[in-house]
Amino acid sequence: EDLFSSYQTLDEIHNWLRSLEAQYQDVVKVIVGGKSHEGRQILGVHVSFKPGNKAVMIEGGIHAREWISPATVIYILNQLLTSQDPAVRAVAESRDWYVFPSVNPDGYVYTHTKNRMWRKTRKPYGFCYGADPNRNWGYHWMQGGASSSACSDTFAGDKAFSEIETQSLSEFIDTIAPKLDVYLSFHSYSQLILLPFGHKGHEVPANNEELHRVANKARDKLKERYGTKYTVGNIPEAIYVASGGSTDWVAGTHRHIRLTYTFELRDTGRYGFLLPSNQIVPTGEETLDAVVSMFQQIDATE
Ligand code: 0X9
Ligand code: ZN
Repeated sequence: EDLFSSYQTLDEIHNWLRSLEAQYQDVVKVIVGGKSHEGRQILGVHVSFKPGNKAVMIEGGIHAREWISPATVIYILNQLLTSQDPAVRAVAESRDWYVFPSVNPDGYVYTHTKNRMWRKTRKPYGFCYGADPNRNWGYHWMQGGASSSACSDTFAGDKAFSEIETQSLSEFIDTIAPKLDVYLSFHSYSQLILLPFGHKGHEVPANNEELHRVANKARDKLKERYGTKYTVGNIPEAIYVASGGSTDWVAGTHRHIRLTYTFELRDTGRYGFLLPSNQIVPTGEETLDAVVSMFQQIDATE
């Protein structure tokens, strides 16, 4: 399918989201989850098949250069709307979905126009640009694995929520939080399913054991399709100490949310951020397998 034969620009993603609203009237609504420093919208959709469902939020593209993240989020969204697989349909219709493929739109545009390897936002800080939007959230901000120097790729910002992108998106999340039971954040690369928390001090969520169990089974499901191997773990053990991430703020401030995960998608470094576009569909397929498995598990054990 054309949507998945190459990586989409921000305009293409936004136009596609708007086209869904026309195509799936009464099911899909375009929503603005926030705004960017350069004045772009953080555009998403709210998918609702019936009233009264719990809700899921899916965040992609917080790091600009991780192009497989928006692509995979788009793949999942498209499957939620079009799949005829009964297992996918059951999961799709069991939730309200808030899906934001590209939550760092300035950075994403910059990777398409100026510097393919850009990671951060694009707000100027003296001679350097941008804060790492995954070090900028206000839960244990600057407590490990983040930099205070503006030129660093892991610059946390000059205070928590210094970036309009994280500030505005967090306010949006607050408004839907009472309905949320799952929050998923997509990055690349390394093939990991990461559990909160990332800051120093070894805090783990109250249901850490459940989070491991659900992710381990999802990892096994993911591997069944193409043999892709993922590792599961809390952030400091599986990758490194890193504070100010979106999932840490979500899990730390909205403690009723049952599952909060960060996916590090394909690959393990052969292509890294420059994952060839012929891997969009297989990455989407196997990731959807994992995501479906997560919902099946938690809905089987209320
Ligand atoms: O460092 C990050 O932000 C993520 N890895 S990446 O290579 N995509 O930059 C890991 C994020 C871990 N999650 C939190 N620290 N909450
Ligand atoms: Zn990332």
